[in-house]
Amino acid sequence: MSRALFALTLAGALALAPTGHAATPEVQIKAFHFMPATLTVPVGATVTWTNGDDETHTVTATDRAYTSSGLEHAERYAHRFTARGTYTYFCALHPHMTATVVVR
Ligand SMILES: [Cu+2]
Repeated sequence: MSRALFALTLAGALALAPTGHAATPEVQIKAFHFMPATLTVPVGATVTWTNGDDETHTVTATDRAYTSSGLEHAERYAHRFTARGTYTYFCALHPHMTATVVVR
């Protein structure tokens, strides 16, 4: 994809993004990154992760409060956040993959 087209696509995605909290917040796992790296959700939100890589990944809380199993390509995992806080997580198979969910 050309740089200009990417910029247009990104602008379109931002224009479509809700100004408040997403109803069904999602994290995509792609190219060994969680995207977005920081996701902000309201208390009680269920966050869904989808593995877009061919490599297996997990979604594992830094404090091990929750963890997915190994997610294969296109597999999903969901976790509900019931209290305010800043929650970091990582991939247990690739610990350099880290990201954060902020619950407000
Ligand atoms: Cu991984």
